[in-house]
Amino acid sequence: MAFLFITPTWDTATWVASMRKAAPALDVRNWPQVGNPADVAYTAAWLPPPDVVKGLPNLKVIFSLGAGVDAILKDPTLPAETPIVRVNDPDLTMRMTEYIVLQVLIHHRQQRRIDANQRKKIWDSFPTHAASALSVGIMGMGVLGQDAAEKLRDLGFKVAGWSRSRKTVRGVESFAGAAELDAFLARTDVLVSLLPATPDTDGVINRATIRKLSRKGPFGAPILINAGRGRQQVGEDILASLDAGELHAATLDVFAVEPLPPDSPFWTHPKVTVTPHCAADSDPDTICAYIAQQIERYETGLPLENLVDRLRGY
Ligand code: NDP
Ligand code: OXD
Repeated sequence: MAFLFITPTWDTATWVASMRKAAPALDVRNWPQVGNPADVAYTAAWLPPPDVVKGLPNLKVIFSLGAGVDAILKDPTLPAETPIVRVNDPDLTMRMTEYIVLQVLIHHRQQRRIDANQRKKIWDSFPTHAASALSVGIMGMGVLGQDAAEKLRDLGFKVAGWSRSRKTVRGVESFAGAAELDAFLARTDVLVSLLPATPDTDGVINRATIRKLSRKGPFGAPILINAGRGRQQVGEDILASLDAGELHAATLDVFAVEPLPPDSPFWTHPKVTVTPHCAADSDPDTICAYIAQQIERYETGLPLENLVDRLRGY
């Protein structure tokens, strides 16, 4: 039984080695060295080129190599009935939570100001505030959003989440659906996006959204942290909001075009922190062990976990 990696933009040698270790009985192959396509029962992909997955007649399951599945669903030739499983793994979740907590704390503790002062040898002791003075609002209260919300709550921030369906997370206020978006924004000083890329979330972070955010926080203007997907943000609107003082600062891990082109104004904007889609990297050993476990479940007749709902798009 063969397993095929389809990751045209990745250097997959490590992934192949990890998968061989996790599932020694599998014949692990790496696209474009497919061999006989009829041998392939399982594939793990990221941005598969059109027709490649479709060309595997005995495929049982498609694994997304990320938590986000937009890179898979982009393939218009994807076979309609084959189940898609996405990554939901404590290692990846913890990495994302570390990133969100780190970025919230950098803004909260004004670390950028301290860094700039050190370079100029300035001993500047400025007023600080308690975590409870900042209201953090997380768009996307799935696996990643909920974990980040709990850790931020434990640090003392006032935390709320916005999702399609209502959530019950201790000490975290829940807003649900389009009808409650404005109320969620109005109480939010730090807006965090951990939304998936779907037609409904495209462009959700725009000038109108930013203008609805709270201005009552300690910085007088809100802060944006986007680690969801770049398609969710309207780049020009973020830059215009920063320049107009409607946004205090932005930390962006994801962009409409990645890698971020060298001429993007985000690179040099003084109020922007750019990180290279590294908020939560997938660790090959951990993710391959997870995939091997799902294959074992499937082969023994147990249901697959973390199935993607193609209609919802996540
Ligand atoms: P989940 O599927 O577990 O959660 C998605 C959340 O978004 C759910 O709470 C869902 O609501 C909510 N949501 C979806 N559509 C809407 C909408 N139209 N309006 C309001 N809420 C909506 O995903 P994960 O938490 O595992 O991952 C989230 C995203 O994080 C990924 O899709 C990916 O884009 C991004 N990501 C980024 C990484 C990085 O390194 N930058 C790494 C990993 C992931 P409901 O619960 O009601 O369904
Ligand atoms: C992603 C991931 O979806 O790296 O971005 O998991």
